Amino acid sequence: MSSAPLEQSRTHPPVPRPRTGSPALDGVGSRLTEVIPAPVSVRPTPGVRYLLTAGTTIRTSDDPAALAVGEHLADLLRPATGHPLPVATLAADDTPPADTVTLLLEPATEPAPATEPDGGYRLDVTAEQVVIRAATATGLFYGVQTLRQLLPAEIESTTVAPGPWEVPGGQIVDAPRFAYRGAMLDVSRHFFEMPDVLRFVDQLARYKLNHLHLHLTDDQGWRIAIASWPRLAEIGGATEVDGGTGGYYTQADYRTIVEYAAARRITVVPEIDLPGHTNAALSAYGELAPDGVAPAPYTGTEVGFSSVAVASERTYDFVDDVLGELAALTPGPYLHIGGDEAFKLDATDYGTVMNRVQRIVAAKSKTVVGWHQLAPAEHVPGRVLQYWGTTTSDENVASAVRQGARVIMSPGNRTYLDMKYTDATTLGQDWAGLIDVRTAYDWDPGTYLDGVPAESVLGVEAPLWTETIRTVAEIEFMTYPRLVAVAELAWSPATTHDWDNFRLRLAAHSPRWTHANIHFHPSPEIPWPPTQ
Ligand code: TNX
Repeated sequence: MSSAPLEQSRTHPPVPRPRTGSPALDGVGSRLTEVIPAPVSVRPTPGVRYLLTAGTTIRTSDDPAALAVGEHLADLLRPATGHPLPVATLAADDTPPADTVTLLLEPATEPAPATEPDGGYRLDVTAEQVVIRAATATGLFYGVQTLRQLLPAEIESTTVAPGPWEVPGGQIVDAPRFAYRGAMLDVSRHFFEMPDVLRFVDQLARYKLNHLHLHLTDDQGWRIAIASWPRLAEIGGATEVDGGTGGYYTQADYRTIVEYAAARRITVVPEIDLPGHTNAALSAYGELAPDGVAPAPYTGTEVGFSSVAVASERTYDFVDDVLGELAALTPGPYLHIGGDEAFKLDATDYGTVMNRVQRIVAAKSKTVVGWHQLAPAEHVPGRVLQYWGTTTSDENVASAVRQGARVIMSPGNRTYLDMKYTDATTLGQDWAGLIDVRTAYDWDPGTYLDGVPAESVLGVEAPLWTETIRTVAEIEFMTYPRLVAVAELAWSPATTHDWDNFRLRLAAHSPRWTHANIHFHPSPEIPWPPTQ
């Protein structure tokens, strides 16, 4: 990981570590009330602790998916604890031995019933054991992410730390508010190598996000190998902003991302941006360009100047082949077809091309996702519009919603991770405004956009565009802590929304990020604890 000249210096004097929740809770107990995203309910048992030791074992229901979550938990805890933490399944009628962390698939257990959206769990900590119950392995996975946060911050260390590994006693009952909780990584403007992408997936999983949107194509680079159109990646992938060497994912690489994400309960949403944002494709295959001539590669940061040829059948062969290969590689339900900033086309031509593209997606048995400029195109069942506007009303979106479209909320002035935090932020852009933590946190996706009721909101996503972003350190600096705020909006019940409480919980998380070598923006809005 290369380091960048990030604004790591603190702009405010350190303040004492905040204590949230009941004053009766000490430093260990307060971890129960510092969980992010805020759970549905938290009931501390003051004074009770579970101590994770060299003798602790992990047991799961006799189910391969539950066992995989148990292995994941062990993988998370072994580096810092140095403990063996053996993982095994329990027979149906076995009671777990003492000193065990148990993950139980219990479809009928109240109050952790099968939840909609998927992912509810119940976590009980007593002096003898930790038990996580859920109707699905996804729920167990989220219970594990919560358990991680109940351990000391040193649990994030990649080398053995002394502990003690105390878990505060109590009960958490939890379930997600929205089904779609995501982040987008633009791998086109700057290409990111596989380890960088997998590390980004890890960051999503920590805070119970469950969709990774990959912006795979744009004017500056085509990043996924397509067997039937090889020059897309070979030529279209060889550039990036400011003239770097670019790169692309082989189909095997892409499968690796999909599998790595799936193991963390994350669905990959691939985007092929159409009909604009296509210069890289046109530079590889001039026949796709309106004038039939391949343009030069583009390494600047303007938008809206490119378009595929609307009237040419080769364009639709290309779309069919690309989306066909991508659909075959993508187990998740969504194909994102872009649709933004197609300034070269009038409304009629835009409708012509995008109506056909939407039907091609449906023919591949996938669900259309598009930026909200796609709203005026004809309704196809289930389609999803991603709102990135900076206002709280959009008649085209409201009208599409009346026809049954669902919306992913990504307001540019709230969720855009490439916006600067303050005027002093050296990375990023500011066309949608400055976004520090409070701006990212203090809104409600369920009521934000006129004519888009909470029932039509599929979820929330924070996009990271990378015109100015080149390294993992820079990704994380722009992502933390805003993505954590967005994750809470996407997961937690609206009734838990409380800026004053959130900023204290967020402050308490920074030692975790430091132990995990995650760069973050030390926002002056947050009372960070003193650095050790
Ligand atoms: C707008 S948001 C774009 C992107 C840029 C971004 C920069 C959207 C759908 N289109 O092409 O990268 O602004 O903030």
